[in-house]
Amino acid sequence: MTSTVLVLSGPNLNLLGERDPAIYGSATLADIEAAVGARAQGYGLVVEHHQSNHEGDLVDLVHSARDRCAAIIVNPGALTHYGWSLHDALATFDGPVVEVHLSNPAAREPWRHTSVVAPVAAGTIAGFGPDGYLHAVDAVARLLGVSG
Ligand code: CA2
Repeated sequence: MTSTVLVLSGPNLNLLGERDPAIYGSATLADIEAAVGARAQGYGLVVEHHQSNHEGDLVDLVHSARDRCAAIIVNPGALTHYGWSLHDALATFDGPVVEVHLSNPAAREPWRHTSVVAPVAAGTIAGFGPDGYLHAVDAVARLLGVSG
């Protein structure tokens, strides 16, 4: 059976490539989605991408992944730092959750230093730009026990 990986992108990530390239790089979300899909295909994984600017939508997407998706890769955007309902939803998901950030929040403003998602993630990849998503796919494949 093919395993599906849900890749969730939170608020404002739809603007990637349009602003702040010094912080977030010049790749668009579509560029990242294409690269993630190609990497996942090498492992025989299928990827489902969703971006939302609304926390409740992201919660609904996590619920819809339960019993349907094998793993979740999530960049929660600023919800990383205060999105407790997203935390609670991810805690109900049985498979591995990998948190990704383009920038390194630990090296930025103090309010970005806390992640409420990190405690329910298998691990966090931060500061490597779009490559971080590829590392996340590799991590998910390893956690699911699939090889390329
Ligand atoms: O580094 C990351 O990936 C972040 O999750 C990005 C969030 C930020 O609040 C987190 O602290 C770290 C912000 C996403 C906003 O994305 C933009 C993209 C282009 C232009 C403006 C914002």
